[in-house]
Amino acid sequence: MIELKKYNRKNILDKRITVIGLGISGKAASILANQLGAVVYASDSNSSEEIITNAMELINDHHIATETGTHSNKIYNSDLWVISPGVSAKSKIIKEAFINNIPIVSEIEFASWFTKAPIIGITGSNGKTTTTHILHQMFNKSHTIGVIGGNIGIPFSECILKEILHPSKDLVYLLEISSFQLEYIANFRPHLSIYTNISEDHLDRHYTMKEYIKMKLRLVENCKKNNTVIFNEDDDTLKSIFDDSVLKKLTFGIKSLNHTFYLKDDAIYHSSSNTLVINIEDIKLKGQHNLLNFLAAATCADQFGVEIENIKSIFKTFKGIPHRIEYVATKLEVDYINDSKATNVNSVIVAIKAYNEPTILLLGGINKGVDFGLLVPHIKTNSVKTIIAYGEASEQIKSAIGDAVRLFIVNDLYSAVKNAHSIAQPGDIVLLSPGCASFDQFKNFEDRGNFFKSTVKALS
Ligand code: UMA
Ligand code: ADP
Repeated sequence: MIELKKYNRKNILDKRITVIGLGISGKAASILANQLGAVVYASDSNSSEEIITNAMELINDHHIATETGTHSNKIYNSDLWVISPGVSAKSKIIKEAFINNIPIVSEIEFASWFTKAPIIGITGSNGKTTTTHILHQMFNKSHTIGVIGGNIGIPFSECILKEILHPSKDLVYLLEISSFQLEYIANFRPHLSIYTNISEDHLDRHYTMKEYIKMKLRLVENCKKNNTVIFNEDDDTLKSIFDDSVLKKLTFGIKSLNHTFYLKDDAIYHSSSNTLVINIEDIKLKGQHNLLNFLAAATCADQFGVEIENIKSIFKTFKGIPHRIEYVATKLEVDYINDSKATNVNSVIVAIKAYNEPTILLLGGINKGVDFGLLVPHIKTNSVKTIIAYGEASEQIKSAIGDAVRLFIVNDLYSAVKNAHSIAQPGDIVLLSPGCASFDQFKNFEDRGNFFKSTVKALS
């Protein structure tokens, strides 16, 4: 059993820390450890342009020793490894750490050692980013300073470095947390955890739903009775998991009235004195899934004392974030929608349900191990008239969908848009909701969504 020592701002001085991975998490963890006086060695087996740029920044601006394109023996001269979320627990390098008796922590665990501010952890299969942004806006209407970070694209280490350099009272961290980030936590303990929902995702990394759910539950593993979990009670998996939990439980959902905020007669009420918060028609961002995201965020904000008036104002003004069911343009009376962040089947189902118009659905990329066959009943009961499949997963999509709907395969997203444009009829929707990761043809989902938007805008 490898003993893990938890460092603090004092005893980390001169400790040898190896950071594995030089993406944004590894870069931020290296700078944080270096700032705290540790002796840092940052190593990435890759030598892409991005990784080399990050390594150069660490060397030139922070005098941190780095290596790229390899993991040399130098990484073993270490008291602790901090690993990036993209490094899987099943990778060769992790096995090497065990053989060499080196303790490992994830970047999120490492960063958490250097703050006393409360942490709100937001996880789930879908809706994490949207819920985190809504919550952030609600907090920014109160006296507490909500600092956003984590899987959302701002490493927690970067937030902590800012706190160290510019200390501030009344901070609360609003961290979007992925299953990857939880693989190597030890003490990480959010004051409050939010679970949006659970559905098939990341099975290419975790292999089974059991393992994926187990990883998601690590968010509350260190929590005590005084910690709170807010979960979606309409989600059967979450309900059965948390029904017996000893944590302080709060729920949200739209299927029953027993929640802090509840839905009745097309309006949202707060359970204390049954106060009307807002009529559904006055909520700016539409969709049942977004209503659930609002309810999750509102339940949390309410716990932290954000006033109902301030919560209400965010319900009214929050416009949504790019790449999530985002309207792009209308061409020849056809609306084009960018839902590039839909990287699993459940988010595609949500997108299909959002439209009554005949829909041409663009699906494709790299399958994360999910079963596209789960789409079939929703394709049948909703308005999908054609699927255009592209990229690495296209053949898998074709065999899973079968003859449920007209489907054809093209090479890439560009051809998918061009084909959709040529077959769409006035009144149709062309929906990019790929249900896959983007890495076969794009840098990330933003790159894919931006490419889609510019291709659509260039259509005649
Ligand atoms: N590597 C090694 N040795 C190995 C294996 C990997 O050196 O044996 C290197 C890789 O070459 C790579 C690095 O380790 O350069 C791993 O980087 P990373 O993939 O962790 O990327 P970061 O840039 O640090 O971004 C990570 C998250 N990425 C992943 O989880 C894959 C980002 O989430 C997150 O925003 C960021 O930290 C800040 O916390 C992205 C993501 O796709 C957006 N998340 C998944 C999702 O949302 O579905 C979970
Ligand atoms: P995450 O950060 O969990 O990936 P996002 O808010 O970025 O979640 O949304 C990702 C995808 O999931 C988008 O396609 C979006 O439309 C869809 N989505 C957002 N909220 C929900 C929800 N509560 N349930 C199901 N799908 C959702």
